[in-house]
Amino acid sequence: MTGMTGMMGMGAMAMDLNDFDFDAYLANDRTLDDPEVVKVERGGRVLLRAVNASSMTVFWVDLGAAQGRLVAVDGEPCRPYAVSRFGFAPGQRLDIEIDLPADGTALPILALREGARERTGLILAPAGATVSRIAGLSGDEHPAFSAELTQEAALSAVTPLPSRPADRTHTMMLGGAMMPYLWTINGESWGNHTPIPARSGERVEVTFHNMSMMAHPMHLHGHAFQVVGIGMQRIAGALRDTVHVPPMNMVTIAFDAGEAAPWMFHCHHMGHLETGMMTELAVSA
Ligand SMILES: [Cu+2]
Repeated sequence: MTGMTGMMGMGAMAMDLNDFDFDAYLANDRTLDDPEVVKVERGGRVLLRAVNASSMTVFWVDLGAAQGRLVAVDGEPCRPYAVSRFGFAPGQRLDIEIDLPADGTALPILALREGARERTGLILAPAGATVSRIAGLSGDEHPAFSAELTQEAALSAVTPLPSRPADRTHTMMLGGAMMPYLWTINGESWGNHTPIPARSGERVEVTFHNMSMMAHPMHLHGHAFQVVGIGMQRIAGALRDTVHVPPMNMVTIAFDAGEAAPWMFHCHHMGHLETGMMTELAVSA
């Protein structure tokens, strides 16, 4: 850890972004000094699967002047959501359909580190296109994705969960701070955690209350869940396996408990998981 950076004003509150800094930000193992150049057909359509495989960094996938259609999140189809910039947190995946420029110019696909100037990416280039050098730092800091839920609220699953009342509801209080650097679920850390019970086949709803000043990408193993609440608002949201919960906000998910087993349930920021922000969903037969 090389220090706290990226404090930004969020009304009266100060939200923390980027609690770790890294020497390099990579797309397919490369920086923008020597990016991957992917050969594409002039004017064709590309399905881009972006995987946020970073340990602690939230990115925007930025298509510049082009628009893309988000068609799946975490591998689960969603109704198309068309913009030019999509946010994602560690553990999350985005499938984006992109129509390439008809004029045959190259299209950089950039990943912008939120609340900072660093960026990485790759270039989609038809034969004969000029590939220009792109600096690894933007002129200005990129905005925060972690502050709010606009994108999540706009998404909906192609095949939502069948409507059904919850057999069981749980609340997960997400806590922790920079000093000391310690992150908790319901005030407990991994090792002295209380497993979250469910019976196989039950409809379970979990509400995350984020009481800390960082956002947490909460990931459940072995299940796809549907986002069914944002703040106090019920929605019929996306199916996914990792949902990013902003500071001082609430997200509710629903799923049908799967195979009888202990399933890891944790924040996907490695520094948070490592210092305690992990529990288990204990599914019994
Ligand atoms: Cu976290």
